[in-house]
Amino acid sequence: MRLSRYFLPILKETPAEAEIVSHRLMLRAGMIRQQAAGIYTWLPLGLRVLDKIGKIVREEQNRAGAIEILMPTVQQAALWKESGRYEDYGQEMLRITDRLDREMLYGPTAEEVVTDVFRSYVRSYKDLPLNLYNIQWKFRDERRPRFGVMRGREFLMKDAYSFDLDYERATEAYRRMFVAYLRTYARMGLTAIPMKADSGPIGGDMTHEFIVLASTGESQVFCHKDLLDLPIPGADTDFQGDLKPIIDQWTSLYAATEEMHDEAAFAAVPADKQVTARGIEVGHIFYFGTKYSEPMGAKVAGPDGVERPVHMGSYGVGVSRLAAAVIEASHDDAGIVWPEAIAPFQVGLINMKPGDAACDATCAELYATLGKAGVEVLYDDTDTRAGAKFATMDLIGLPWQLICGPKSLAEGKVELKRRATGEREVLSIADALVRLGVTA
Ligand code: P5A
Repeated sequence: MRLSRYFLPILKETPAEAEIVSHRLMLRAGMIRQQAAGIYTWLPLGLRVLDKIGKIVREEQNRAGAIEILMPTVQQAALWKESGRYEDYGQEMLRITDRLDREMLYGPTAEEVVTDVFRSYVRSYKDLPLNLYNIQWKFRDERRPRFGVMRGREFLMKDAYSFDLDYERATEAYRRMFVAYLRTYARMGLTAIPMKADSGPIGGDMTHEFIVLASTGESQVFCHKDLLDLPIPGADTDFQGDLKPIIDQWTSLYAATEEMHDEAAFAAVPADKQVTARGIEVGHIFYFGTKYSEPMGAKVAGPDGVERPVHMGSYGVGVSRLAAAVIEASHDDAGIVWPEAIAPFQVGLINMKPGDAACDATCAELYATLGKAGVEVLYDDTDTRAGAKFATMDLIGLPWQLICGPKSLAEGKVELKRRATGEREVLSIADALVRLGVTA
């Protein structure tokens, strides 16, 4: 992408309303624009990040055996009356009436809708296990939307729903999601710790929140320090196999949110291993059994022919919140430092002197070569002063900056800067390409 033809509305001023660093940086880097309290437009750079997060989430859900669908944002109140949650949900629910005066709502979650889909088609245990997920916008009329997309009113969530014949099998489904979550966050460069949590309005008694430690986090959490260094299950994890040993490893060490905190149990953790910190909830998984299937009549016949309500769990990832969480975890004074996996582009190519024949030709060639090799490049071909170009590249945080100026080009060299470390190397064009993973 040529910057001269892109839409990257960088802000020079630090927006006064933004209280935390990720919100400031997302506004300044032209990733998002607030349209109303807690409601945002995702600008091109932000959308690229959102899509990359979604892609990782999708890959890991698919790997764990979940199947993607797409449910509507607007739901019928009638379904929520069946489950008994319509009144309970209170002011957080955005209630809408259509032209025929039917009660509708903008979905804050989709347990009811997915249960309705399930009961329409599935009758037998032979069709289980089943896990259906979607990545869809949700609306919660939060009392205090704040911190940008971290706590929005409209936000993007991955929500998966598992269906099983009994508690045992539902536990296995829960474990598959648990492991998929560990992998999902690790791929984004995050350490997200599964913590004992409160199930809130979703309900159920087996539930974990996945929490990224950050001083600006909204949750108070307590955990064992060793959880920060546990190995993440590999890509070769057998999701059909026994995942209990992995789960046990994670759940045998103390980790709890404030609501579930147990002072006495925490005191048993060696003092030098006790971590008391703030955290960002980037995911939340629940097993709630027959809470929805029973009132909504979602039943399956077992091998004995007897029908029973299906056992369910639901599994949420805060997709839009993750964009902010990654920035909280990875930035410096100059701006964002994207991990490779979710960077909007891999390389920022900087032409130091547009109009200079050698600079233009070399940049055009690098841009084409990298593009052909599948490396995503943002090419700054604009006629801006060098200082501003560097500042913009640092602000938007692409992993690599490839700098072409007349001086080094006279010697056939370009400069390559690693954003994360600030390390700079003067290299031949061929070597620079190799460093970026492109071989001739
Ligand atoms: C699980 C999937 C649920 O809604 N039902 C379907 C269950 N869980 S949850 O914990 O309430 O939400 C899941 C994740 O969504 C993110 N999230 C938010 N992100 C941005 N702004 C918000 N206002 C917001 N509310 C929830 C969190 O990451 C949460 O873990």
